[in-house]
This record gives sequence, structure tokens and C-alpha cells, in this order.
Amino acid sequence: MLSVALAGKPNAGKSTFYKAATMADVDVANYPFTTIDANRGVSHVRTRCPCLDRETRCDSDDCRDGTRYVPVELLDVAGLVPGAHEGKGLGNQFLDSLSNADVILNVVDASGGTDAEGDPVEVGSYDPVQDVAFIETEMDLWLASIVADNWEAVERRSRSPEFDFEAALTDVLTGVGATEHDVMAVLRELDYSTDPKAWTDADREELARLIRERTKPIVVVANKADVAPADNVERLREAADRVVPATAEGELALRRAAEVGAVDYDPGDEAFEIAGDPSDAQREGLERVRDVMDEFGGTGVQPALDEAVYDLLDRITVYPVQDETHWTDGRGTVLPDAFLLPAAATPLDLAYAVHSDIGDGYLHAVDARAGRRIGEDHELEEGDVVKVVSTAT
Ligand SMILES: Nc1nc2c(ncn2[C@@H]2O[C@H](COP(=O)(O)OP(=O)(O)O)[C@@H](O)[C@H]2O)c(=O)[nH]1
Ligand SMILES: [Mg+2]
Repeated sequence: MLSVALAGKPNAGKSTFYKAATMADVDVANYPFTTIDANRGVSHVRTRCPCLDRETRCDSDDCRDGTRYVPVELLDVAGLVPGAHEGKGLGNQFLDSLSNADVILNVVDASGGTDAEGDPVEVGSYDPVQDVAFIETEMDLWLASIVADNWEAVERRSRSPEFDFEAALTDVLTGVGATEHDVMAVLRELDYSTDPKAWTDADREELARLIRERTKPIVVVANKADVAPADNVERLREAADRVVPATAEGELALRRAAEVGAVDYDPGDEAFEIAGDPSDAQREGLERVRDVMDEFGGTGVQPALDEAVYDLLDRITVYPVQDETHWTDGRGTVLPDAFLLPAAATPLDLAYAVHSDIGDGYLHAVDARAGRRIGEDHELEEGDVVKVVSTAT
């Protein structure tokens, strides 16, 4: 499963975001438990379900009336403060938990109500723009230290006649989620020596930075937008490529209200409707959330996840089926599964994503929408429904 990590300094609102984003409504939860452990749970990205192109909505638990929720793993990474890479605030251990992350949500307190260490200060008195760079810097230095710690081993290997510099570096970096392809791409950007002894600290830091940019791309969540000075959100937008204003607290309130039937709201909706008969206090709270949503087009929690996966990582949702006419699996469930594949993935990639045996036994594939065979190198698109025929079943 694709892995999204919440990083940021204490009190930025990570755990609130996490709680909201992993709180699956009973309709959506087809997992035995939503929270895998304290800081690792299942969240979802939102997309248009292909069942909207058929007469009836599908019966998958992840589809709400044509709005599809595709599972992703969400990590709540605690304890990141400036100096974390040196172990400050238990930082090293927490940075290590970013190893498996495919993309990072840097949760920033846009209200400027927490200082560099995460201690509460008067709203507007700390400049949140500083928190954009701090996470990048900590991650860069953490990766640089991993490279430095392993350099001696690379040097040792370089004495062997079979030494392959790129392969040795890949071995060092697979642990943090870099593939050989990533390492090769990054090395192409560097003017480097294949003799590890010729590398300086600065060379290794540059390598680490490029690897981080490539393997841990970041969306900034400008959280606490409900109380943030408007200027702060604007300046954050200027400081980073991808910034999503959000109110994690507002999203949590809405999901809780939706759970007890007090509002009609699906995660990612731009607005909600009051459904039950809330108390005056509840109604007042909900109306405050509505004001923020009107301003930003929603609470920002679902859009942050969607932007990370669909825009930044450029994933597409592909639906494997066994029956290309009814779009079902062997038990008659319509559109039972959804896979988040890299854009331009092929039917063969899908086969391997389903199971390596299915990939190994790949024979051909059928585009279930068009009802025709597609080639092994056909580029799949968002919302494609595909039957893979394989010697393995
Ligand atoms: N006003 C406001 N407060 C928030 C929001 N999200 C979180 N908070 C508050 O910020 C504080 C820290 O939140 P928490 O999720 O524990 O932060 P963490 O340390 O990053 O995990 C708590 O008091 C939250 O209620 C938000 O969107 N708006
Ligand atoms: Mg927390």
C-alpha cells in the first residue's frame, strides 16, 4: 500500500489530522482495524468511481454513491524538532520511520501560534514559513548521515575487482526507499567520481538532498487555517510549491458529526449539511467549520492527501476485475479492488501489483470499458477497469 507520512513539529496538528484522516465511517471501513498501531493507520484518497459510468452504483465498501475511497497507509511521525537528525527530541528514531514513506505531508501551524520547538506562543508571533525549510533540512541531514555512516563499507567494496559504484550506492539507499532507478537518475545530475575515496562530505550531502527530493516529495499542509492570519497562508503558498490550507480540527469535528448522523458529509466534500438536531453549541461549532470551508473550499484534509498521491506522485487508480462484462471478481463483487499505479503503468504492471504470480503468468489483458484486448505496453489511465488473463489465478 502506498505510504503517506505526516511530519512536522510538535503541536502543528499532526495527530489531529491523523485521527480525522484514519477515522473511517462504518460504510467505508472494510478493514478489521483502522489503526494498525498507534501511529500507523489506513486512510484514503478520493476519486471518481468507474461505477458512475454504469447503471448501478457498485457495492464496494469503499464506494459512496460513486465517490471512491482508495486505501493508503498514513503514518503519524512524532518528535520532529530542529536538530532531530542529531537525535534532538528523539528525532533519529522518528526520522527512521520516514524510510518507507512515499510522500510527506509537512503539517505546519499556519497560525504562527507555536514556536520553532512546538511550544505554544501567541497566535501570529512565530513565522510558519520557517517550518517549510526545517523539515527539508532535517530530512536532508538525516539521509546524509545514513550515507556517511555507510561510506566506509562502500570504500571497502571498491577494492574488489567486481566493484559497481551504482550498485553499492543502491544497497545503501534501498533502506530509505530509493530504487536503483532513483540512484541512477540522481547520479546523472551529479558530476561524480566512481572512486568513493574521492567523495567529500559536501558531495555526500548533495547526493542525500537529491535523493530526498526524489524519494520523499513534500506537500505542505497549512493547518489551523481557521485561526491563521490570511497573510500567513499567502506567504506559505509563496514559500513552497504545494501548499494546502487546512483545518484538521474542523475535519475531525465533521467526521465525528457525520458518524452520529448529525451532518451529511463525505470526506473531501466542499460543504456539508446539518442532518440531525444538534444542540446550539454543536451547531455553533459546525457553523465555524463552515466559514473556513467556504473560504478554502473544504477542510483541506482530504485535498492534501489527494494532492500528494494524485498530483505530486502522479498516481492513477486502476481497477482489476475477473469478469470484464460485469466488472466483478470471482464472487460477483463489483469493482472490488483499486490500485494506485504510477501514471503510464501498463497492464503488466497491474498484473504484478495484484500478485507477482499473476505477473509471472501474464497472458493478455482486456479493457473492460471498451471490451477489447489491450497490449502489454498499453498506457493505463485513471479509472481504467482491466481484466488480466494469467496462467496463475
Ligand atoms: N485552531 C485549530 N487548532 C488545531 C487544529 N488542528 C489541531 N489543533 C490543535 O493543536 C493542538 C496540537 O494538536 P496535535 O494534533 O496534538 O499536534 P501534534 O503534536 O502535531 O500531533 C491541539 O490542541 C489541537 O486541538 C486546527 O485545524 N485548528
Ligand atoms: Mg502528535
